Amino acid sequence: MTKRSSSLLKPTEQLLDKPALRRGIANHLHYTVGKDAEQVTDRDWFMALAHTIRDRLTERWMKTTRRYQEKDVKRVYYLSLEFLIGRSLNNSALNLGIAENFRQILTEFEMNESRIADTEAEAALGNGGLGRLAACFLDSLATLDLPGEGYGIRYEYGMFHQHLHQGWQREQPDNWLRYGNPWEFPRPEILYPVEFGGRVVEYRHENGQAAHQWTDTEHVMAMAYDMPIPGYDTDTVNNLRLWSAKSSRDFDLEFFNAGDYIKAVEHKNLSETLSKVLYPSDSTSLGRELRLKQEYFFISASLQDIVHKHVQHYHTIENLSHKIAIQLNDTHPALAIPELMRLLLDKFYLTWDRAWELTVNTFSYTNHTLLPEALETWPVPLLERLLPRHLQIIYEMNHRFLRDVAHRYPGDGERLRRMSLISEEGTKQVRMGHLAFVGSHRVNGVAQLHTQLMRDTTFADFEQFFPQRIVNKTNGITPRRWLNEANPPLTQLISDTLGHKHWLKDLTLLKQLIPFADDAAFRQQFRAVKQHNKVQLAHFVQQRCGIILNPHSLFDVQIKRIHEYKRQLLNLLHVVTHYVRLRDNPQIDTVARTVIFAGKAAPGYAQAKLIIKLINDIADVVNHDPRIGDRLKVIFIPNYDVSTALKIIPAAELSQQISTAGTEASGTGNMKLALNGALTIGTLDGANIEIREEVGADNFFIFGMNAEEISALKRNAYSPLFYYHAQAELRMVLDMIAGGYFSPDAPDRFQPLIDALLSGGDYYCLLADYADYIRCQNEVTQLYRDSEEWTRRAILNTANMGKFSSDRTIKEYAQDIWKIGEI
Ligand code: 26W
Repeated sequence: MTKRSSSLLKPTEQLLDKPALRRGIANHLHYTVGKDAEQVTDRDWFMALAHTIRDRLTERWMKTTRRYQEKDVKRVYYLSLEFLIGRSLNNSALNLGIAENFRQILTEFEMNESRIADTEAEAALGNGGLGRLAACFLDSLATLDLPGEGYGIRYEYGMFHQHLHQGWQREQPDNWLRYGNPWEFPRPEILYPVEFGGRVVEYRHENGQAAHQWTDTEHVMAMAYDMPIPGYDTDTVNNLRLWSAKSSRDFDLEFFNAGDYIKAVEHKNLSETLSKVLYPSDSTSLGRELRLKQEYFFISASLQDIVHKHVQHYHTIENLSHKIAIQLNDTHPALAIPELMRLLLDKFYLTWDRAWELTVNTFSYTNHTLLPEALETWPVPLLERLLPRHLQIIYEMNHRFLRDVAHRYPGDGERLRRMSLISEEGTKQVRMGHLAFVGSHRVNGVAQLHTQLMRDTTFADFEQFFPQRIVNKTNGITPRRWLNEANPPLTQLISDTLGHKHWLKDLTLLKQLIPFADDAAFRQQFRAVKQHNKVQLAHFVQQRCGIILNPHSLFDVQIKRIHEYKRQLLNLLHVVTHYVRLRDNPQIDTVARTVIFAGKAAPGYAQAKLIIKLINDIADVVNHDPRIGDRLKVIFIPNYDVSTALKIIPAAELSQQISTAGTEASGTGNMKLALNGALTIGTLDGANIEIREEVGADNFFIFGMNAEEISALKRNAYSPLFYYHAQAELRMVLDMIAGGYFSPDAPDRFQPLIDALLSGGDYYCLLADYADYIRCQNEVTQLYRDSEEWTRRAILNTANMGKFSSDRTIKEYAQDIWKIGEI
């Protein structure tokens, strides 16, 4: 376009004052939604508000892109199969600083703000911790003005919706795009072919060297959708690019001409399944073909895009690792390593050594779990069929790597077997963790203990061979989402008390609250905020579940995916213990408790689904026992998602973080709850250890064995039956569950859970930790009676959580791993 015509195309400036916003909303109701003022619904209002924000984001987004280009900055690309963004309306309005103006405008029109906000479908493109971490990181990158872009998949169906049917989990598809997604910009012109299958031909390149061509492949097209990611209190707006699968041929002409219309569209349907649905499992790698195709589809499109943009700008590939860094969010995108090698070898004709140097210097890999069943492996025959050239490259990587290992440790065949990228037991499998490790210059864990366990266990051989490669980057959460948006009254109280709002950008400033813990008037205000939030949650629970909560009871919360290692069942053992004590001693002097659970189970995870049923069966008995009254209530809030978390977390007083020591890599819910003034009852696991260090041991309820004690216990033939026989109360509780006390309609229902504990070896050591957990819960009860002391400790939690801002985490990645700087 000529200079003259492009200046003619200058858009109107999109201002943030009330008249401009009002005009924006009116125009969008009219021209975007296409409705008369009389007909507009809450959803129409949502659409108009979203588009009004989007206009403002677009301008800043383009400026940000231009700024990065002019300054020729090094960029980071965050590759993740999951981005658990949640809703965007409120968050974007807050980050842009127009939330208050919106509120006033909606009041003028007598519109109900929260009803409008509730019409927005969540972008639930993730399972849990790993996906939400990616979303927090995007917020921090933009807020810190760092040139970081996310790449992911635009799943047509996100995380399933959870319903309860007689206490059992039922899954329903999440058709989140049904009413359109106002935040996305489809980019039909940004389209890349992704190849599968075929065969590899060796030939001699004109430079005289042997070269490889992957041919006779099937194609699927990847089309880009962009989503603007606004920083808080800055004009920076970064990009999240999500890929959608499109058929490469709308109609297969051959079939079409032969008159088979259905066959002709079949290929279209098949190829478009690749971005159809998020795999709803966050703990087991199933080794499914469709999942492998999804992973390759995603990284192939992302790398083509990254390399294309790079070469277009620099006209060379030689400076790739100086200008870009790529972070792999777990091994799910780890095929990017052989894929970049393939591009450098087969398209740019670099030598192996040069290609390898560029690749390793570009990539870094984050490990999020050490649970063996969650570590990805792919069968060699599957790779051979779908990605034959990649398999060749992986074999060559392995050959060279093992040659180096053998050189360093001559004669140590056992070590070679352990370190190989290929496991040889049964069907050969590619070990994606080993692949990601060898192909990255930095590998990180997500909390200190987790990183140490990586060094000592899963990656011990690798730590020896590549010292310094493993580093720690303790997770964080964004205070914009998890305080500013989640908890407006606490945000207000903090800002009023400190006299500024800088703390939302430098969370360590919360330490200025420490002296106020000893100020009775402040404690009173802090308690009033918590009380207000508890009442709000009680309203919500009454609406969603029809159950009335006592807002003066202790709100005891465990919200996270349902998994045996997270030990929701241990929580239940305490609930039943407490129930029996109350039942049998009506005059016992105790504090009222409401035990709140929420979380989804992977659809194929039978034990986890049974735990949900047990929670609900116990709730049924306890909540209807007249001898208990409202001294104890148990509640399972269905369909836990980001929006539900925003409602529960500000109201929580006790945060349960009770995984078996050594199993929870970090946890991030633990951070959200403590930041909002909940006291933690927790094991020495994941980031709990660092939270306790920061908030002070006196302000944290710790119990149970530490990771070393657990591993010693297992080494020494742990016997759960010993604990069962030694502890009468424990025995009674387990017998009640096993004997059908909570399931008179099906007395054997929970036998599989009991078997896992008593005859299955109690892998997660619930019985070993039971007694200390009960002791610790009694301490909680005692302290809750002293509401001044409880509040003092709650304030000290909030005040000392500054370390856990994802801004700190991202700064560490930027400095130590990506080598990118502020601009
Ligand atoms: C291939 C199946 C699969 C899918 C996802 C296996 C494993 C995963 C994730 C690694 C599970 C996950 O979300 N891990 C969590 O990551 C959080 C962010 O680092 C941590 O805080 C949690 O402790 C960890 O469980």
